[in-house]
Amino acid sequence: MDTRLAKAHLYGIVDRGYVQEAELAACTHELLIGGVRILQLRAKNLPQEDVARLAHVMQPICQEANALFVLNDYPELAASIGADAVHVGQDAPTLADIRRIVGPHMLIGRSTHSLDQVRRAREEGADYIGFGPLFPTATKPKRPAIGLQDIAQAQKLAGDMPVFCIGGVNADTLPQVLAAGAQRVVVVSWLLQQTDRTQAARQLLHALTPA
Ligand code: TZP
Repeated sequence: MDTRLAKAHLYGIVDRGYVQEAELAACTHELLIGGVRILQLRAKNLPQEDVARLAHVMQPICQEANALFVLNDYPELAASIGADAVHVGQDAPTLADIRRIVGPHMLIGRSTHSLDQVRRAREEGADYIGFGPLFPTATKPKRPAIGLQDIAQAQKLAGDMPVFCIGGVNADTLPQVLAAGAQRVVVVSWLLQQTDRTQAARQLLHALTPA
């Protein structure tokens, strides 16, 4: 497994729904300084050329910090800019099709919302999965929360494929999420909405890192 992926326990997402373009570089720096080592650009419903412009801001900053840069959707763009990873949802083509687009080396992440989807993601060779939303979240309002009860089983089914639990994770909910068996989390809105994102990331990482 990619060693940077293996070591990553806090996955950040710079979501254009929360972060203005003018703030993109600063936000990226703040999260990386806080210790985030896998960072996704999520810019839903934008023309590809706009996403490319944002990616060209974030990618070199991630590279310089030796953090994985992940593009949400747009596998062709991910391939053309040489992103470290592409993340796709359940509505995207098969991983074999995505793999044909991005080539043999790029990491591919898949969103999963049930144990069945975890099983399938493993079978199709996902490098990692998102698992959630655990709690209702304004970042993905149409997707019902799945709760915490399946986390431990999802970890078991995933084997050595990293599982990043997502959806409503913040400093208050993290202890319950960890107690339910999670080892890695994605945090979007809570981190992005903090006045001191660096400190907030450090706080989460502290809770995520076993003593
Ligand atoms: N997929 C499942 S939940 C979610 C995504 C992209 C959004 C999680 O965002 P937040 O703001 O951390 O709840």
